[in-house]
Amino acid sequence: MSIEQISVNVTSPGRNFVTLKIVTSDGIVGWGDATLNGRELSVASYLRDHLAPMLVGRDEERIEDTWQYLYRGAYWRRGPVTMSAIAAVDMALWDIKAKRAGVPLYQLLGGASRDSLRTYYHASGTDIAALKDTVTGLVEEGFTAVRVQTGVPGLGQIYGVSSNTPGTKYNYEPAKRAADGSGAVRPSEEIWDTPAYLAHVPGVFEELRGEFGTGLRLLHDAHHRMSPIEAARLAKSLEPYGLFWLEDVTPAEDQTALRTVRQHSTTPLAIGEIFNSVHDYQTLITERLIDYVRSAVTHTGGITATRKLLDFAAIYGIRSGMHGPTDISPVGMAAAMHLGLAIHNFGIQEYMPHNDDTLDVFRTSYRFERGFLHPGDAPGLGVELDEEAAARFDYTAAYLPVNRLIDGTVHDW
Ligand code: GCO
Ligand code: MG
Repeated sequence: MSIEQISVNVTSPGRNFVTLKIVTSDGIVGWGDATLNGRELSVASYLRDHLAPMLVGRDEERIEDTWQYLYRGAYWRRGPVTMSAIAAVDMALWDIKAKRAGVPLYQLLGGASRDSLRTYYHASGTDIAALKDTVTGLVEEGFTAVRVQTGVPGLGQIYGVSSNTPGTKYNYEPAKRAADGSGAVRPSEEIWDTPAYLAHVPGVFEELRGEFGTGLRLLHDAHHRMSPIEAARLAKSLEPYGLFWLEDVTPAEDQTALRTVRQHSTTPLAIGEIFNSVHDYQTLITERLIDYVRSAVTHTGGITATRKLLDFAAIYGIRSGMHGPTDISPVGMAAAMHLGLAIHNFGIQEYMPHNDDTLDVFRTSYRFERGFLHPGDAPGLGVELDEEAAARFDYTAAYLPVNRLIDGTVHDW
């Protein structure tokens, strides 16, 4: 059998998704997620214009060989566009292999290592009272782990904080359409101040521990905004509150920055949602500078490459915490769930349910119950794209915000 047809679907049921479809000569269909928030069309073009023509006619069973062919064969290595495109091909080929075998994908990855996947959901509030209301609602729904973000006094809209009515379910979609006078779509802009943030955050966790006790797993995302010494101070000041993890505490590309943080604190660290290769982690893993790997299967070269990355991390006692916001499509989420169920060093899975339009377009078979996920037992990944439903939603340009300091300097968002 061989790959007969390849097509790329771009749809926007509330946000943009790029999905690869591979059809074999005997009619098996495989799906892959290639969504790169705010840069979607570049991956669609990479797949359509460059990879699709060279894949037609290949033996679809040769997944590792195809991965190496696309990665080494490009000569230009790594990078989010390349690795998301390769990821989509890899996911679709695993989907096909498992469908041909008639088993859910996790069976081909070694079978289940657990019954279900512990998830964490996002809670936020413009102030502490609103945040507490949202956390209370999630605990009542059964969540055992919650990521918490709050507004900072003196600052307006910042990363991770939704302006939802207090107590209502968090629904944060940071990529926005902000048209300027000429009608062109530009990123929106936010204002940031690190000293104000560092002064505010420990008090937030003090209040949360007071209200919810020590049993609830609390996570926090610093979203790359601190210098190494500021990050060390933050991690140290949060130590008394026993966080499950502190995420992206420094700009992600500087692996050695986390040495400074580690020297000063035992707060567990997670990083990697914007990484796209095992090589981005080499220092972090071998020097045990992190505790959780945040990579998404969608942005890290697919199941083949993410499996190798997580096996490498396992040798050092480092666990998975795969990226799972709504900009990972249901196909990418399913890939993360199958992998998470199979590996031994699973840590936690981020989970933000998609909206109803998205779930009309992507027919899922994964199950979610009281804070825990299971990929389901349909053959393959267990997610099918309904192309007719997808055609109702045209691509809509939208960008992640740009951050500036109070004096106007561009800063990490
Ligand atoms: C997370 C992430 C997201 C990213 C988003 C960008 O931890 O879930 O930080 O909120 O900002 O995925 O596209
Ligand atoms: Mg994050």
